[in-house]
Amino acid sequence: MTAGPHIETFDRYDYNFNGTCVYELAGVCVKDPSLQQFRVLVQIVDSGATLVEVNIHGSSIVITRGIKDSVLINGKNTSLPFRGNVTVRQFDDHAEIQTKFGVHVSYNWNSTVKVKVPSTYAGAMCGLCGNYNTNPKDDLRLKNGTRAVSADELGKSWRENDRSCQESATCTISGDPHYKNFKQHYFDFQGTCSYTAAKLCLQEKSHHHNFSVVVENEKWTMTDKPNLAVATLVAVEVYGHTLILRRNQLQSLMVDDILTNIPFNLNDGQVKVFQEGFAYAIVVDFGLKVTYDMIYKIEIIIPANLINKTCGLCGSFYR
Ligand SMILES: [Ca+2]
Repeated sequence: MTAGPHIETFDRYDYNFNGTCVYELAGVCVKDPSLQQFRVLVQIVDSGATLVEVNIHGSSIVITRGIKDSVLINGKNTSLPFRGNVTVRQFDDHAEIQTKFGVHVSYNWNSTVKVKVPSTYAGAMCGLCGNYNTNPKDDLRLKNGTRAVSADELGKSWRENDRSCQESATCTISGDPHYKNFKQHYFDFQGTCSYTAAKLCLQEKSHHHNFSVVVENEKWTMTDKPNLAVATLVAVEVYGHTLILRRNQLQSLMVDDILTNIPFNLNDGQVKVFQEGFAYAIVVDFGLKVTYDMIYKIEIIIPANLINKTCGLCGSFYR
């Protein structure tokens, strides 16, 4: 019943779950009039549950990561404690939603969700937490009741399709230079030196592979506009190596100060460098991708689990 990268079902089956969406953690799947229907949804990212929502009596109650003194009830900010058809209370280290028929849903405002249901719901449950029939071996089932072959298939089945699932974010740097950051906001930045476009924020270093993307600008000499600058170099630091693509230096890159041909492959595919259309791409196995057209345009793509965890000109999101 703990959501996050790790789930333990009602019947105590353990599995790892890596999602970046909203999923049905637990819900009632039989039409028994003696059982009050309800659903528990979680938004999961790499580091655990970031939001928990309980749907009951046609209402929605949402507890959000880091927000301890209030919840959203049908979209409205409501301070705690709250008493109505359900009770929502805050404790030292978690908030708890309790129904009149004995369901408890707690969230520690950070990563862990716990769902407790009374034994009247035995065998009536479904979702990522399983069916609650005391058999741990039959818990991973799709919405249609068939056995899931993997946690990925299970996740797709219980994903809330009307909710957005962000897969990646892109930051674009183009000549002049104009920026479109990971949040898709535009700004201009015309310094003529090197600067960090994106790197893993310090606070995240224990949870993720460290990386940085440094871009160097140079005055554009083809026109007489004095303020124009273009990106002339992009350096990616990852896995203890530095890879540099330099403007107009076609078919080659610097790897730790050694000129190397493209395509290039580091550590059995941990990092790959290859031509993609008119650009060169540096692709890292945890989902980072940097492309440079070798003239003026650089794109930096980060995977969903790094969104809000990067610092630099592409976005300093850490709160
Ligand atoms: Ca079971």
